[in-house]
Amino acid sequence: MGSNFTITLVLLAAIACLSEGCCPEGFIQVGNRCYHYNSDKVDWHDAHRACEGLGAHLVSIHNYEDSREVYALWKSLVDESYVNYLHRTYWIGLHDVQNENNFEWSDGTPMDYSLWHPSQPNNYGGEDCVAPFNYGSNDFDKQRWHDHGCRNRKPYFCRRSATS
Ligand SMILES: [Ca+2]
Repeated sequence: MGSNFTITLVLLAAIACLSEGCCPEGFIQVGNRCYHYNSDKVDWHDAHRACEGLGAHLVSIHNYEDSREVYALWKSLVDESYVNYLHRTYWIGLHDVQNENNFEWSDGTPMDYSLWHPSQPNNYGGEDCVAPFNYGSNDFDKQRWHDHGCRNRKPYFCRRSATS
C-alpha cells in the first residue's frame, strides 16, 4: 500500500512533468510555473540576485490569481502562528529603485495590476522595494503590498517557467 502510493505519486509527477514541463531541483511546480521559496532573510537586491542565479526572477503579480497562488504557497510552507508578524512577509519583484513612484517588475513584465494596502506606497523614509505585509484579519488584506526599505531583510519567492 505504502509503496504503491509512492509509485503513484512519482508517476503523477512524471505525467505533470511531461504535459506542463519540469522544474529544476529546489523549485515547487504549480502548473507550468516553478517557484522557489527561501526563508533566509536577505535584502531585496540580494534576493533579486539569488533568483537570477537560479535562472529565475523574483515573482511578479499580474492579477489576483497570481497573488493568491504565491500566498497559498507561502501559507503551505510557513507556520503563520509561529513567526513574528514582521517576518510574515516575503520580497516580490516590484520596486521603484530607478525612478521614485515609477514601479517596475524585476522580470521586465508590465506593471498592469496592483494590490497596495490603501495607505501604500508611502515611500516612508525612502522605501523602494515591495513586499506583502501579511497583516490584517483576512487572507485578502494579508496579500496587500507595502513599500519597504530595500535594505530590510526578508524571505523571498523566485519564479521561472517549467521547461519541457
Ligand atoms: Ca519609493
